[in-house]
Amino acid sequence: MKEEMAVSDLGNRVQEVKDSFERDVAPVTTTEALQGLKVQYLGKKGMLTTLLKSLGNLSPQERPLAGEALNTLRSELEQKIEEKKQLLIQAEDAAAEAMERIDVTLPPRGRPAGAFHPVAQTMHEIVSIMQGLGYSVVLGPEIEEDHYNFECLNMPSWHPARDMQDTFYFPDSEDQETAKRRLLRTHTSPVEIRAMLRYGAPLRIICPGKVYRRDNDPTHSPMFNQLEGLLVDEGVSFSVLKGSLIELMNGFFGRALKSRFRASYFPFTEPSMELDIECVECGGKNPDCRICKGTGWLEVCGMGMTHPFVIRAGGIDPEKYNAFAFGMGLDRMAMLKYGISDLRYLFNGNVSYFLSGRDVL
Ligand code: 2NM
Repeated sequence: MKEEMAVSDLGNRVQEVKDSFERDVAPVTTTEALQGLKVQYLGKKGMLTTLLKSLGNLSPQERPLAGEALNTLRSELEQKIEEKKQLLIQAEDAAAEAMERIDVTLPPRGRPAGAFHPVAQTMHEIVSIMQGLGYSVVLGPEIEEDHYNFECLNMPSWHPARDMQDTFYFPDSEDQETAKRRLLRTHTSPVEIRAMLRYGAPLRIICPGKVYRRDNDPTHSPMFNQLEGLLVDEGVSFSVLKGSLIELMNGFFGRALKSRFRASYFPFTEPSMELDIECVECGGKNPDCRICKGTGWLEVCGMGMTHPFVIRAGGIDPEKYNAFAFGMGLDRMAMLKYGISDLRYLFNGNVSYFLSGRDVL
């Protein structure tokens, strides 16, 4: 017969397990460690199970009492574990909450500083260079009359050049006589007419601003930005115009660029020219350049000697004064200078492209 285990021995063992548990549970600080302890005491191979198995060593009379004692021990341990668990959960929640809690007394974390829109920046840079050449900024309305937008600029209603600027007219003004019809200006030239009428000659102005045309494709937006300039004086020469624009381009791009002037046509200037600068992307070295299309040249500016008709429309005597004028697209200038690959980045309100420098359309 195996050695018989007395009930009193079991009682001692129960007390030992209780004491051992109290010692082990006290330093536990995480629910994870507590779970480990639970397995150690109540699990399949745990201390209590070992004790339960030893019940078989007791006499049948002793077993019920001993069994009851072990069951009580199990409940006690379970209860203690549960109590400890609740305490730990509370402590862990409190710790997590403390990490998250907003301390309103801390100084603010701050925001990214922000920046001018690339087109606004371009506008300010060009304005600043032109102010250095003695030009003043003049602004005008974006809702214009046909008279200022077209008629004064030598573009009567039948003029074919109007087709190139298919226009946003205001329907509620369509019953008016042609000259009074209202539209979204298609260029900033009407501002120059208004300035001539208000200030007279001599005059040296630039007119930046939004203009609108019925155009919407990957390289044309129905709203875009222009900057035009006008100089009225006695004996104005084309060479001064050429020198001023070369100065502007070199100043804007920050280095001496190759340039060339090509003959062109505008209804409001005669003669008319266009200015090409060397490709700022490839310098004319890449036959596959997607900026200059392999030509090595970029069209950046239209210009000409202001037509006497336009000078007279501005209330100035074209027999006494003459003038030159020029115009450029600010959006295109911004794209060339800052290497912006798609016109839509400028207008879709998504700054991620500018923050990451990656294509995110
Ligand atoms: C251009 C090209 C050539 C221009 C003409 C005038 C005005 F009002 F004085 F007649 N302003 N701007 C002009 C001339 C604009 O843009 C491509």
